[in-house]
Amino acid sequence: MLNQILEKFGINPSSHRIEEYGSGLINRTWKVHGEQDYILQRINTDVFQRPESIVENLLLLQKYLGDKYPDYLFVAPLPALNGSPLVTTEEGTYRLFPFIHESQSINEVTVYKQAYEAAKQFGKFARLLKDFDASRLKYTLQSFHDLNLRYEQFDKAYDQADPAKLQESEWAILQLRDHSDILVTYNHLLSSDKLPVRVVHHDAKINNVLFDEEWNGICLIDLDTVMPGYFISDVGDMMRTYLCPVNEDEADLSKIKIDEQCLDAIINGYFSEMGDELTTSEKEYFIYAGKFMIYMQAIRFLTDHLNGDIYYHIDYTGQNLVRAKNQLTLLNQLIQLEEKIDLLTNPSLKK
Ligand code: ADP
Ligand code: GN1
Ligand code: MG
Repeated sequence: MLNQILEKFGINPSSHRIEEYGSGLINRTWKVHGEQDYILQRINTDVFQRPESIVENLLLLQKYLGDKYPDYLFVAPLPALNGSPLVTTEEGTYRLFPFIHESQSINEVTVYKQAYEAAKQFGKFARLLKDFDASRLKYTLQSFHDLNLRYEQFDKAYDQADPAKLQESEWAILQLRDHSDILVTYNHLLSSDKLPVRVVHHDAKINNVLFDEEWNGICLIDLDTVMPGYFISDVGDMMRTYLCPVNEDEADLSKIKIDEQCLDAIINGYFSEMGDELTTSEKEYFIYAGKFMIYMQAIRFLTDHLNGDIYYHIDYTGQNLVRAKNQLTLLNQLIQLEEKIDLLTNPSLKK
């Protein structure tokens, strides 16, 4: 079946080997080994209902970046034999990328350089696109990082959930309600127009950065959710996935500890590119970004658990509840750290 897809991209399957790859929760990914290696992906069209809008966005960005910064590595999908980067069969919608040579990705940060370099890559992306008119981009997912919508979806799932699920989720539900000040701040930010609209990646997880063998950042990948948005989405996802030595799947909550030096690495890496571009408000809400994204991810995991695991890929029953508790533990740690840090004495965050 995958062989037929490869043929449509002009690749001879008999001289290539296909291996399942990556740890994404939405799409399915394979590495295609051959004289040249590729990444083959099946887009989850239940989630991305208009994959053409992803293609349109990527073409616009590829043209803009190619014209202005020809040395920037922008990983775009390859055209199939019919010229389109999307191949649709009865099995689904597929695309193919060149495998970036001698690159690697990670699911947790183990050395500070990884956090610095990844934050720098996201900062560079934001800086190079600072003059690109974000309104030219399609919304590949409507209201994707709208915290109000996510909270409403949680409320609805709560109203419809079976009582046993509500009982086992009690701690997480109470925590979500307890931290609703994060939603209040979000609404304040929006209504006061404090944050400029930028081109935002919207999935700045650590495994969406490719590194070389010395942990220098090579490029960003997973560009499906690049759309207009706010900096809190990307900076927040960096904190969510770089600050702690274990990832969102860790069930042993005692292992969830924030490494302060890693926060410095994120700040230094991101500011090395965006330090002169961020507005005073953006700097002021830098730590808030982490709370915003961790909170939203906890809401999304818990909502999916209450809904019966219809969105995120799971390996075992109850995994989305584990993920929600994990994220809420991380949130509490970040809040404790925030209380400790006097932002005004942190030189990187001075207005
Ligand atoms: P998902 O949306 O499922 O997270 P990604 O596009 O992030 O899918 O791909 C999954 C994994 O595949 C990445 O974490 C990375 O390890 C690898 N990968 C993706 N694209 C490339 C590429 N062009 N070159 C090398 N590795 C890649
Ligand atoms: C999903 O596809 P993947 O695994 O990179 C999700 C992100 C979440 C993330 C949590 C389209 O990303 O928003 O932050 O899982 N993507 C979508 O791990 O919902
Ligand atoms: Mg990914």
